[in-house]
Amino acid sequence: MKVYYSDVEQPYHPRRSFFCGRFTAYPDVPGRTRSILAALEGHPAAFQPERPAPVEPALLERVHGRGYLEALAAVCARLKPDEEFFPFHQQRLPLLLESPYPRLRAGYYAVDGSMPLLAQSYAVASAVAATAVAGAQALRAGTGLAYALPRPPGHHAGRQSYGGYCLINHAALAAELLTDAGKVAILDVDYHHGNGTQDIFWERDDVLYASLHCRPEEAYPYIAGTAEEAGGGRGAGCNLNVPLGGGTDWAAYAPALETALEAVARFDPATVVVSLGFDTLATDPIGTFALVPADFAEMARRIAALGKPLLIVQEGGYDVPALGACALSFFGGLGVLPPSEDTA
Ligand code: SP5
Ligand code: ZN
Repeated sequence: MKVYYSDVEQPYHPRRSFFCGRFTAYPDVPGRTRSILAALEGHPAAFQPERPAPVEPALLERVHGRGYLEALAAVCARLKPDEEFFPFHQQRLPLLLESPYPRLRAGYYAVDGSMPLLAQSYAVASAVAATAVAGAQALRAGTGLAYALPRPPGHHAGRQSYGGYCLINHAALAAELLTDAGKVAILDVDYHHGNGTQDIFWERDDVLYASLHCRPEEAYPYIAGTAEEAGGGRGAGCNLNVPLGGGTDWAAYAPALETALEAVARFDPATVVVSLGFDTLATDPIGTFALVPADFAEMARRIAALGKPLLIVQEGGYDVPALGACALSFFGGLGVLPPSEDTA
């Protein structure tokens, strides 16, 4: 299996997050991708890491507004090397867009104030989108399975909004490119609801978004993810949210996964994009679910049973030392590891 990654992201390390009135250490650290890649490198016959070439910046406009991309690029270009800019003043006031100050324009697009922008934020987030583009191209070329490992992650980034450590929605970009060859289902198993992905495809009937996540009453992004949100316009019925409560273990997770997988099977897509988060792990410092690494193997076996070409796109997961084992478990469940090396 091809593993698309980018070392452009390794030096990218915001120090602080701001949440509920206090600063905390930023959870999306460079060690996340290193933990996963190191585990996969132990199985060179199964995983072939590859650094894809950069993509045309205009490609990002298939999932994000040009004004949004330009505003982010402009504010990042003006930040000092070690500056972390928090859009504290963020409010969706159209007047902000008239401002000559790039910080105010960028603040308009923020959906939470917990994530800082750094001078490199836009360049890194857009560069690592190449991993998802390469994955989509591999599926278009007939590959049945590929893995994109972007950092920062993407599923909280909407067409014109950023937050939750996400600026560019990599899974959405891959799904959008794959719609050129038929319907696409996005199965989002990150602990958090992918409000950005839901936003991007809300009115689309050629993309199903199905998400299992902690319910918005108790978890980020708080503003989306209820079961009532089913899509709008032509897309009505093409959005499925399965909110779960804190403490969810595999016994409670498995039937919810079946519900989502049945919806995907009924939709009968040409390809499936999986937004994969390991923040459902019991030991995750942010999540409140109770999955164990072996559960990711069973999750993967059930996803594989769809019998569809799969592009796996990494989202969250913050128990850094555990991420490698989670990835080996998941890909073992997909049948990537020979039985003798199967860790699950
Ligand atoms: C991609 C992704 O997983 N983004 C997650 C964004 C979550 N941001 C809010 C974090 C709230 C932290 N709450 C700390 C609770 C500690 N038990
Ligand atoms: Zn998450």
